[in-house]
Amino acid sequence: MELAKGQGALYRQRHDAIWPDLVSLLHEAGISDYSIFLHEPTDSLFAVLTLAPGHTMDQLPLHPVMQRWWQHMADLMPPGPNGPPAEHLPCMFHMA
Ligand code: RM4
Repeated sequence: MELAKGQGALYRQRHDAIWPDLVSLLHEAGISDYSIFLHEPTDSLFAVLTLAPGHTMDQLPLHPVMQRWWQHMADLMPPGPNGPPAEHLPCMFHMA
């Protein structure tokens, strides 16, 4: 995902105050161990998370709480048609 230039401090502040109903929604969708890292030179955000078998992550963009959160974040991450534009990065190495 892409962050508005130099907005790391505010991005962190918003996530430090993440809404409990959004956390519940993400857990209910089968998401856990969710971390987001910032590469400061490029303002790129990298998310790493665990998905449970049968997860429903693909349906999150339709949920009103998710949509409200993306609206809340829109000044830092301009939304596309399905939330903040996020690219899928191919995995280059994994060790269990
Ligand atoms: C991110 C982005 C993601 C959301 C997390 C909680 O900034 O909005 O879509 O899953 O916050």
